[in-house]
Amino acid sequence: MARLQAKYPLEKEYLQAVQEVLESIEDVYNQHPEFEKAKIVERLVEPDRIFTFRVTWIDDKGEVQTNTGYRIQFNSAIGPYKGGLRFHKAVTPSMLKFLGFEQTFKNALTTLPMGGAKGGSDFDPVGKSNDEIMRFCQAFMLELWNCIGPDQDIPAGDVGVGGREIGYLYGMYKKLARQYNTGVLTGKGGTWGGSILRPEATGFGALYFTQHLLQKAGKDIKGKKVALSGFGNVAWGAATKARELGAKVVAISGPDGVCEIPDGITPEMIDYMLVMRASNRNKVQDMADKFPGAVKFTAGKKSWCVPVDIALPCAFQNELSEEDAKELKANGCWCCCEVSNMGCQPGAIHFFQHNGILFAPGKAVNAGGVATSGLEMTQNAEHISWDAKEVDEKLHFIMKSIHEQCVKYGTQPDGSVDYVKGANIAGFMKVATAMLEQGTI
Ligand code: 2IT
Repeated sequence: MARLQAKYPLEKEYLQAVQEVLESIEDVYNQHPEFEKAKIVERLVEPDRIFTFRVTWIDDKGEVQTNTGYRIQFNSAIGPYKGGLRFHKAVTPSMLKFLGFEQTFKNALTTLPMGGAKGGSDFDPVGKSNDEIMRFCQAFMLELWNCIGPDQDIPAGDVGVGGREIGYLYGMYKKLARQYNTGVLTGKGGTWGGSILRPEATGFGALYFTQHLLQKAGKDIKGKKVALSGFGNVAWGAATKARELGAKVVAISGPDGVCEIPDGITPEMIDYMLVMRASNRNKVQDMADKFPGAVKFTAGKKSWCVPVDIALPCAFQNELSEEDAKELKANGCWCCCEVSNMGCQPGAIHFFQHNGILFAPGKAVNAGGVATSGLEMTQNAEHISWDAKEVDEKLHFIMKSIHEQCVKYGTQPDGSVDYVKGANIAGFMKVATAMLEQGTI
């Protein structure tokens, strides 16, 4: 850690993600001198390679705009590079390195053969027109297409990249490569190689994981109050499944504030989340304007001030602080399943774990998204498509298996489960063993 801190002193998110994993695996690592001899940790924390490129495009006013694009191919020990693209104004190499590092462990947990990657750009989709989004995606792919392939590196969506963006990216890829390589991107549209349920998969998988965690703790989700953060693709899927399972979603949020929904979110509100996302306004207040009376907006507040049983951060890294964790507990919350990548700050996780609040980390809870991307790759390779029942059953099975791996590696002497340790050790053992078997490369 000291060596990495000296080498990358400004890469805060990356150092935070590495620190958490190294703390978790320390004991196991020391029991395996062969890992130490092969310098597995020193190799695992550095990305295999990073592509950085300029993306120039023309906005609706005819002005030339320039952004920076990245693809970080982090680790390919257990499969081709796999992970999403993030378009957000705050994207930096540190952010994408943390995400690529996390992705490597997450993908290992899915039971599918996928290595870790991440990419994206500091392009800010807020306030952009549909045409501007298209021109940016096309310019981005002009540089990226040579770095990716169905057996090489398979990008997908993340914050700021959904079905629409994947469509524009794929169209340009196909034109440049002159091949109908469906397996080069996941999250595609249903008529051109996309998997049914991929849009819902991250949120659905998170709720399946939460069900297993609650079952293990002797609890049930039915009738429980849930707070979500965000209103994007992940929060949308989570709200849909939480409602289906009989929970009451009483809060969603955005960068502008929180929307409280005392009687619980309705299907109409869940549908409206999609409209809000497509508008690129990035304002959750739109929900309160659309459903006055049923939804109350408070500016500048987060979902974590609303009294609930279960908190599900679904938005961005470090969105839940130690103070938020304390407020949640004071208001009666007893479970937090992190759905966003590294959504909780280290102080929040520490507080949850030392105050009897059930906690599970994003790399286990949200792995249903990339797992269903893996299922999309399988369907593409076979040139077939499965129905919703088949995909949902496979997603269920994968989430159950991820929960079992956490229990296997995370059960403590007192019988409780440390899900952070469990997920990190399970992912690490799989990747480290594969690296060892493939020699020093
Ligand atoms: O963080 C994630 O796992 C994703 N953004 C999904 C990546 C993917 O390849 O489906």
